[in-house]
Amino acid sequence: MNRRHFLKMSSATAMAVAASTMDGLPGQAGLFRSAQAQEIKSFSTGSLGATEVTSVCEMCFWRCPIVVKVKEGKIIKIEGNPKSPVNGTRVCARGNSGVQLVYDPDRVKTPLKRVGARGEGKWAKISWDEAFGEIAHNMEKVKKKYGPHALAYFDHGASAEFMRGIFKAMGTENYTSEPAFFQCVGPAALAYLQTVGYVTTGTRQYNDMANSKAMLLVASHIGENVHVSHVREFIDGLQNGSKLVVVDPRYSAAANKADIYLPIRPGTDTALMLAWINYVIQNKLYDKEFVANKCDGFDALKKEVNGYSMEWAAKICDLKIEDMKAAIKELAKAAPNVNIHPGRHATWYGKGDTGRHQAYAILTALFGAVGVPGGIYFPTSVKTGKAECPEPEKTEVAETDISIKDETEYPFSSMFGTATRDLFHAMLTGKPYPVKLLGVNGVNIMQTLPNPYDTMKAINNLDFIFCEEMMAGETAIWSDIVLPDSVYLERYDGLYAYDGLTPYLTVRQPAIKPLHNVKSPYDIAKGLAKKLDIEGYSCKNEQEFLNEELKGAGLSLDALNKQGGLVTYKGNPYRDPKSLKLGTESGKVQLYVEAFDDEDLDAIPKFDPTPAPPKGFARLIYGRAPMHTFSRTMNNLWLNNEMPENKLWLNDKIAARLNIMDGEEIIMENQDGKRSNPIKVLVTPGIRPDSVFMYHGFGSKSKHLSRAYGRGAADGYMMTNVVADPFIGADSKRTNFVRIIKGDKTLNIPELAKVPSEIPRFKSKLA
Ligand SMILES: Nc1nc2c(c(=O)[nH]1)N[C@H]1C(S)=C(S)[C@@H](COP(=O)(O)OP(=O)(O)OC[C@H]3O[C@@H](n4cnc5c(=O)[nH]c(N)nc54)[C@H](O)[C@@H]3O)O[C@H]1N2
Ligand SMILES: Nc1nc2c(c(=O)[nH]1)N[C@H]1C(S)=C(S)[C@@H](COP(=O)(O)OP(=O)(O)OC[C@H]3O[C@@H](n4cnc5c(=O)[nH]c(N)nc54)[C@H](O)[C@@H]3O)O[C@H]1N2
Ligand code: SF4
Ligand SMILES: [Mo]
Repeated sequence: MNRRHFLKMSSATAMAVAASTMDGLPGQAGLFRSAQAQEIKSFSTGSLGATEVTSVCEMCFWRCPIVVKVKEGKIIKIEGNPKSPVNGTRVCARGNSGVQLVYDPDRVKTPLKRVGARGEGKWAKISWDEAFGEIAHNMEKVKKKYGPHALAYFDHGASAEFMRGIFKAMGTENYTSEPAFFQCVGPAALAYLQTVGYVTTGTRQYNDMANSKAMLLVASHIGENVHVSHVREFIDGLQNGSKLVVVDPRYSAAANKADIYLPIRPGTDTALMLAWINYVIQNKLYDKEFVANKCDGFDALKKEVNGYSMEWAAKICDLKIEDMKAAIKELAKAAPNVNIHPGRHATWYGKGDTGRHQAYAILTALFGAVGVPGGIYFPTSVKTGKAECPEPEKTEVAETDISIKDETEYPFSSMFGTATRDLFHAMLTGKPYPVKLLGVNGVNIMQTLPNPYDTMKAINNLDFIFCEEMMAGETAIWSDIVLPDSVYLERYDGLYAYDGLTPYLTVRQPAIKPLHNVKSPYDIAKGLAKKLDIEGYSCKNEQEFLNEELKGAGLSLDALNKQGGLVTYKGNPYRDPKSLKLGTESGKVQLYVEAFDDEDLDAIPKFDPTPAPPKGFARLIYGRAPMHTFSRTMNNLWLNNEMPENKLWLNDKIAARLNIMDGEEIIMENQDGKRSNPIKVLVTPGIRPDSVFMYHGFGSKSKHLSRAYGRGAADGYMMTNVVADPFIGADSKRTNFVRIIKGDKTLNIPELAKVPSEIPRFKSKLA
């Protein structure tokens, strides 16, 4: 299918992209195989004789506005809220499958108490009163014995906010080491904050692909990475004729749409960026006016990057010079309406992750693509009120009670909370002091952090661990008490104010009464607070606090519902470059970040290569399956049917050398001898010979997830070499290497692409 044809087709049905099956075809033929999709059209099924409730999706954190159709007390269909300026009537495959989350037989249906060993998954059913009693008793006991900071809370997502209030009231500051930050966007957030004065990747992303004339995606596998409006904007951009450059060692869904595709050696992107920045400066392709008036540090940047030639980068990155040159010229031609995508998942190699994203921000600024159509834009905040009733007061702690984030060796982590690695280090080693109780909410504790073997040890050092969960998955089997949360379709949460191109305000509200013996996050926090004699959560119910918050926007729940559950506002995304004032100290772009220099870190990124695979191994890389969210959807009836297991992408030439056939089942062995679940191989030319790739989230170790248990393999179990980002302590995940076990044979991966001497080699005991 040619590109034009694809674009024409996809216009009506961008989202069918996500819903279509990726049936293991190499490259993206499967993913974008949307012949049927053409027929689906952007649809609304009408009321189907059902009651309609407007709400907000939580199958992923993008939180698209939805309409839930309920007939005879049962949810029968979910569609996008037609009033939504971002998704309209569209939802993705996952949003659609929320129906099956509610009715999943493997939900946690009642409070549970562990009776076997941690991780074994043996429970007794208990009452809510007993569950609250156990947790309160253990919280008080641990606090008395070790002090308030021995209590910690590790959370992610909408349901986690209320419980955080309990931890604050207990006097600990060891909470919110959100995986969405320290395992994800952290390095990118810091880089943009310091360079352009704001974070361009919040819950949503402030990069205007739809109005761009050219786009650069470094990794960012949009189309597999699916958020409805983000994919929509990407496709709108392509349809409007935007040129696309994709840099990825794997032929991703996005690469399939590229005008120029650069199959880079993994871990060398900063070399490419620095050579491009140098090329732009040397060839005067930058926006002279913007740089002169709105950027600090240009001379230092020019001097620093001077040595990075295209020839040098071509060798390091294993790319062709003419392709690299063609790509940067294409991007420069489009300036200032050029979209250097800021990325989202940034915790790749530890060392160098912040600098790589800093380089994206620098290139953006050189092109003057700040606050203009097609570039990065500014969020517009929506005014709401603050309800006083949901949160208890924070208890002030004694000066001697130091929080973990204040003891960190990572100079920029405490701006964003507690680095996960600092928290787990304290659990593992008792340093700087013991952490003995952990609350987990909305996190898969085994799949989300690299090195689950250390996580298991850390958990086994705890006196007590409890979780709030919907599914009987890995977090549940490692917890002493499991509190069953309601599904998002059964509950209220906070307000959702979206600050993008067209801002809006909406609210999550229940479509049905909660099934089973579960409670809403608000009622769970309220119940536990009562047991602990903590004051707060004084609202009668969620409606009361939502009404209080809506008052600030001149609304009420009733008034909002009368307007289709969503109101929009006028955005202010673009700025006149002349009057532009940024959130940095000087109000200008920082091409040289002095704050980094003050901490003896590179003020301008340098290329400091991550080690290459040891002989006999390939680098393990990973990404998103379009029809799954992390590890949380693998048990969903419909989504499991779409993709029940992941496969290991293996280069076809390597497969031929090793005599491995497509679909054959193998086991991976990493550089430290850790072995994976069995996984089938996908033989494809769409991956470099020095790398193997898999989708994240499969291979659950909980037997209680009847559909997901043991299906496919988990990337995290192959991650025993973890490198910290020196700026914030974020954990690397692409610093591990695997070879293949087939039957009783160990197969070393032959080396087809020569590694230049500038790149050191990882030393493995097994190599
Ligand atoms: N369907 C779905 N969509 C999602 C999610 C989900 O769970 N499901 N999760 C969302 C979240 S939280 C995030 S953070 C994003 C993550 O999605 P992205 O932010 O797009 O993640 P990346 O790691 O940038 O992109 C993954 C790609 O990186 C490539 N890659 C690996 N190593 C390298 C390298 O060294 N250099 C280069 N240039 N490329 C490399 C891989 O081949 C893969 O194609 O997805 C979001 N979207
Ligand atoms: N190895 C590896 N590690 C990774 C990544 C990777 O690609 N590979 N990606 C990283 C990235 S980018 C991110 S953002 C993080 C994501 O990290 P997580 O958010 O931990 O990802 P999930 O695997 O979806 O785990 C979420 C858990 O919360 C539960 N849950 C979902 N909704 C609710 C709810 O409403 N209430 C409650 N109480 N629980 C709920 C789910 O059942 C599931 O057990 O992972 C990071 N870690
Ligand atoms: S992108 Fe899909 S899963 Fe995520 S919120 Fe939107 S509809 Fe739901
Ligand atoms: Mo993420």
